[in-house]
Amino acid sequence: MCTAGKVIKCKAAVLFEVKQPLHIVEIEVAPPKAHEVRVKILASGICRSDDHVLNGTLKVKFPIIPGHEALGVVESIGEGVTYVKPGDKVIPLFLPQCGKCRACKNPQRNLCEKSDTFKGTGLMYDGTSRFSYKGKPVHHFANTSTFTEYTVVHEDAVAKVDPAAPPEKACLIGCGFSTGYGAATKTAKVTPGSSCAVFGLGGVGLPVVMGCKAAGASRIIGINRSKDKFPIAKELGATECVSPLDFKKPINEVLLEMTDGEGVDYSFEAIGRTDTMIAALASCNMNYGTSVMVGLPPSEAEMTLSPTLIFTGRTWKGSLFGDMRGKEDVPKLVSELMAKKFNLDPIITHVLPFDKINEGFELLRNGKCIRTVLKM
Ligand code: COD
Ligand code: ZN
Ligand code: ZN
Repeated sequence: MCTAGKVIKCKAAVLFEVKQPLHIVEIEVAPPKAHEVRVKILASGICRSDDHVLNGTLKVKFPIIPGHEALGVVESIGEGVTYVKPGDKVIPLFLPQCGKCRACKNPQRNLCEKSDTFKGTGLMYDGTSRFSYKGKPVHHFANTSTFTEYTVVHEDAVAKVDPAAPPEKACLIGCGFSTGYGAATKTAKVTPGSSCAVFGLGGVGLPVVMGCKAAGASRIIGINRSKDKFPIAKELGATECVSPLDFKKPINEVLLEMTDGEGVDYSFEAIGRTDTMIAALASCNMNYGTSVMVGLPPSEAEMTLSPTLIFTGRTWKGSLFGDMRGKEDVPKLVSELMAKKFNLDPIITHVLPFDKINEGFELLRNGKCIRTVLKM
């Protein structure tokens, strides 16, 4: 039965209030308006930032459908859409690429002005929602909203990918994998033979390790409090792993000793803490080292540090979505996945049916998973 142009009734995970579980309910999804695309979601990963929506760290409007790391297939298109057609496989983009704003026109940048991730209006460009529950509007999240069987996104906010892309794996390219991998390959531009330190070996830190390895780093030191992630970090390319709990002195001093007082060429913080951001900065070479912030700090966080850390020549950079430009880079990464340039199997520890979404969040909070993927 053709659903184009009609309202679709389907299951979605709605968050009605902060610090509540998600409720799977039947919602109505309106047809896409001009320049919009309705997508049937096939698989969606659970990212730490979705939990930030649930626990209130990321401020949003309620009710809302979270989820931003997914792969789906185009069900129908609105007037004027030429980039995709029904049946195309797509990855929704929480950082759209409108192609017209200042960020999009700068080939080095990716924070498109059309991104709602930091504005939090929860609405489409025209200021309305395509979702409703019991006749009342439900908000969109981060230009994507993927914890639903069907979503509507602007055509700026989808990347068309290889039709043979495996949904449960390739969905990670929509956020976690690309965020970490790009921090190494695009933001830091890790060079062959260099030394790297990766703070935090979770779902984002491990892809940083993969990016450092792909870029040809000869030394990759993983830093994590618990040692349970050390074997997988080594499998993915870490040459050594250390826990700060094993030392009395600060971890940056340990790293300086491990590198004959030089410090590493590149360091990455994938924990989201200000103390480890400063430790990562202090661990890279004082003159030519580059440190990249990947973890999202709490919104109210502030930090105090010695200006000398920067004055001597270090570079301190932030990285959003690994500096990936969605429409250009996401299809390339999917092709690289399919050509086996990297393997996502080790970081997908759990695959659950959509109905078990709250269990997936428990696994994330208990540190029991690296990445959980929901099959719709
Ligand atoms: N020292 C060393 N290791 C630590 C410390 C510490 N003080 N504290 C925690 N850790 C370890 C934990 O044991 C854990 O293994 C790891 O650090 C963190 O991993 P996870 O699995 O808990 O978290 P991730 O990897 O899924 O995500 C962490 C981020 C901070 C990267 C994530 O929350 C984040 O901020 N993402 C935002 C990045 C981004 O660009 N987002 C865009 C949209 S999502
Ligand atoms: Zn994410
Ligand atoms: Zn733009």
